[in-house]
Amino acid sequence: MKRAMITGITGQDGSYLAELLLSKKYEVHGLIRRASTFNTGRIDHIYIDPHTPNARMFLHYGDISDSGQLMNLIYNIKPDEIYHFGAQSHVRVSFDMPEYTGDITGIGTTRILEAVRRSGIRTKFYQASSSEMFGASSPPQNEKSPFYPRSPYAAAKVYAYWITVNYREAYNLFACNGILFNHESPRRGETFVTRKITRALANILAGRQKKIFLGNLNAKRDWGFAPEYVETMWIMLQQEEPDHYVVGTGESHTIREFVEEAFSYAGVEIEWEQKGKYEKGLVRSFEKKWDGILKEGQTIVEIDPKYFRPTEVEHLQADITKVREKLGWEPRTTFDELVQIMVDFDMKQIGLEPVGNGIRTCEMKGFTYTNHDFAFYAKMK
Ligand code: NDP
Ligand code: GDR
Repeated sequence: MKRAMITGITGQDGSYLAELLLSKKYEVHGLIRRASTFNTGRIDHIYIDPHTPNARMFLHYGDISDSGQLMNLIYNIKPDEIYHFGAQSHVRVSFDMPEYTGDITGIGTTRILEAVRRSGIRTKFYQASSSEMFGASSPPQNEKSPFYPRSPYAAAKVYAYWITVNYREAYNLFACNGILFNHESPRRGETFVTRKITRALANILAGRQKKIFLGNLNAKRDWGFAPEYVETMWIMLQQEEPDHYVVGTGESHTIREFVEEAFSYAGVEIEWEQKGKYEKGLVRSFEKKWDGILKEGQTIVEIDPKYFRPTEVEHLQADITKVREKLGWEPRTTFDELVQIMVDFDMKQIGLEPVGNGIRTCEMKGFTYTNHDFAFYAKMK
């Protein structure tokens, strides 16, 4: 039985990867932070009491800032593979907490690599690198594009990228950088823009919220579906040689397009007025079922400049030639399908009848190891 360790197992990617590895019969060890409230909502449905004879998932308290515990866990668990996701992962927040972000998102990687080196174990290592590292580099971005970080988060990730390369070269460690473009899902954190939009949409249609406040609507992102991105991470660690790969869809869309697509799928057409911080999204028309909830001409999107970033990344779009040719990986979920999956989930979660295409897409495309559509909802009920 292979043994994997995941830092950041309570996050979006950690939870999907844990499910994937369990489905591949791995023993999975996750690092979790002690908190005064439960932070295991994304993995509760796969957790079973470790005293149960066939339990294969184990959680350990620790923190990326605590080298002693990282060393202790890595030495004692002796994982065959380490997936390092733990990070302060919010770009906007990194401007408010640049030093902390540098410590956790940047130096954190060194702490893990050093724990591997000092404990003397042989393990494969995956570093969660980010398309944010490309920043102002022109699209499409691939493995050869220069890094031009535009936030403390991105600068920390560039450091973590290079320290991973350095440990590979200096100590012959099997260490890979996956340079992943934005990937989303119903488990996406609520303050990232896609999930913020799909949750607000559900709230508005349930009559619980009037409008949504957003920042820059013009930025373009290459958005993919998270469950299939964790598959590539695993594939990277199964290769003969460690390498780095760009992973994305090759397509990019503005935030405005995401808003339009999400509302339109739920039966609401939006029109835009004015520009910049005065821009507004108004309801142009809607399906009959929203009578009594919406009004034509009602403002549904407004700009709040507090969401603008001091330096923005305007356009990310992946060139995925290498991952396609060398690993045979290809995204299976389109932009429209991703939006539909997320909208269906949030509508369902709030008690509205989901449109249904997103749920069907998940079933048809065979994301069989994941319960993401149902886990939260079943729990809530
Ligand atoms: P999330 O923000 O959903 O999850 C981050 C995880 O890191 C959580 O489990 C969090 O724990 C944990 N964490 C944060 N700080 C610490 C700490 N000090 N000690 C221990 N654990 C900590 O991120 P994603 O799942 O979306 O992303 C996973 C990784 O991939 C991150 O490193 C991110 O930067 C990177 N990435 C993500 C992309 C994306 O589009 N999602 C794209 C490219 C890279 P808790 O639950 O307690 O907060
Ligand atoms: P990003 O994701 O910064 O790309 O980082 P996010 O969803 O936060 O922002 C994407 C774009 O949307 C614009 N935007 C807003 N963003 C947020 N969060 N809230 C808003 O109200 C809003 N309005 C507009 C932003 O300005 C930006 O241009 C994510 C994280 O998962 C990182 O950890 C990861 O490395 C990168 O993706 C790839």
